[in-house]
Amino acid sequence: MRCSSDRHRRSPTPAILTLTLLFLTGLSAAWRPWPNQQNNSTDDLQLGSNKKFEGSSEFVKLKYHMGPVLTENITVHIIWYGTWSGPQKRIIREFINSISAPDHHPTPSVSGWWKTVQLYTDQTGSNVSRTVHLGQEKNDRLLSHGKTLTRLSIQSVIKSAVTAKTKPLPIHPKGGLYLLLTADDVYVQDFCRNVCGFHYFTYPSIVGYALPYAWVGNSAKQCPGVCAYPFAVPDYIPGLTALKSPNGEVGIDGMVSVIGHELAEMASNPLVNAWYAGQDPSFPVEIADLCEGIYGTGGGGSYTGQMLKDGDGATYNMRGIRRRFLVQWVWSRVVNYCTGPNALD
Ligand SMILES: *[C@@H]1O[C@H](CO)[C@@H](O)[C@H](O)[C@H]1NC(C)=O
Ligand SMILES: *[C@@H]1O[C@H](CO)[C@@H](O)[C@H](O)[C@H]1NC(C)=O
Ligand SMILES: *[C@@H]1O[C@H](CO)[C@@H](O)[C@H](O)[C@H]1NC(C)=O
Ligand SMILES: CC(=O)N[C@H]1CO[C@H](CO)[C@@H](O)[C@@H]1O
Repeated sequence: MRCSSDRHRRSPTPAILTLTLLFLTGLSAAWRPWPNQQNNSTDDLQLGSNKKFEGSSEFVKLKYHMGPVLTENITVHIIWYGTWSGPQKRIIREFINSISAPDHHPTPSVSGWWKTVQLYTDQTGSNVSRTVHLGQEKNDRLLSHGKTLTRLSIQSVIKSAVTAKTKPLPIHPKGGLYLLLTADDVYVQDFCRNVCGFHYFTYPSIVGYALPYAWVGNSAKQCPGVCAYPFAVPDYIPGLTALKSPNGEVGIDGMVSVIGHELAEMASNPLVNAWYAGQDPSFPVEIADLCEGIYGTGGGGSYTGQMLKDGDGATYNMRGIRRRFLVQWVWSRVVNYCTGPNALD
């Protein structure tokens, strides 16, 4: 989320910082082909291929900081900002609906992926809810706050959606999450340079409530090689080949993994005071940050790990109600490494 990003800006020598963080938090497992890191990406690439550790348990000190986790039924309200096609919306809706689909769906499943998120508990020992419902949706097709959004104006978009005169999104302080999705021609602060999405909570002074929300952008036109990797590859890393995406929409198939990342983190750290690693609460390293870029057994560094390939050539690692998806793994507090429903053990 926000943190995996900002750190890259703070150091003049990303490779050294990456190595430092490796020893502090085991972060070298988290990987995306960010543009500002690539001149020394060979360090990462070598590290990745030599050490396929799916995250390193030794250095990761994931801690519970006593705040709430989402133990009640979770309801995800979507704001579609800009122009979205019906097929694009259906892919994303099905992913969310698949999280708590009944267990008899074919494995590896999206609901199996969520089981790792359910391992996180609050002070009373209650687990993250297994139930994630798709809530109401709001179209902001005419870009109420313009074509360029900042971190702050994103909160105003949410405010507009929950205070709209017609069909406002419900205020749902217990299990409600607000997911702002921006179309491929909308610019968002730091998008593509060091974030593909992030989550936080709204400020009562702007929105009236502290509501957990996330933003995820469609990178199809702006940086598919970064935010829809591995369904597109950046031209500044020679030798990488794009994989075929499972639902025929590179930008949307890439967004699904980022949406999964943010939902897992919002469930386990909704007010950014529950489950995270790292010393600095303004740069929390959360359960999905630790596993970014890992989709299967052996993953780490620039290696995605073992995924599945269907007869049509598409790569995925889990099944939803009808569609296939590729979603990054998340950190398990029980086994102390990244895991997912397609793990080969
Ligand atoms: C990386 O190297 C290329 C070519 O040498 C250069 O154009 C680019 O600005 C460099 N990027 C960074 C972030 O240093
Ligand atoms: C939570 O969701 C489950 C499954 O959809 C449903 O049976 C239950 O009634 C819901 N509970 C509340 C409090 O809404
Ligand atoms: C709840 O969390 C605990 C601790 O991680 C775990 O042992 C248990 O299996 C979880 N329960 C469910 C239903 O996921
Ligand atoms: C941008 C950057 O950090 N470049 C460094 C990459 O590594 C070479 C050799 O180790 C250095 O000389 C560059 O300064």
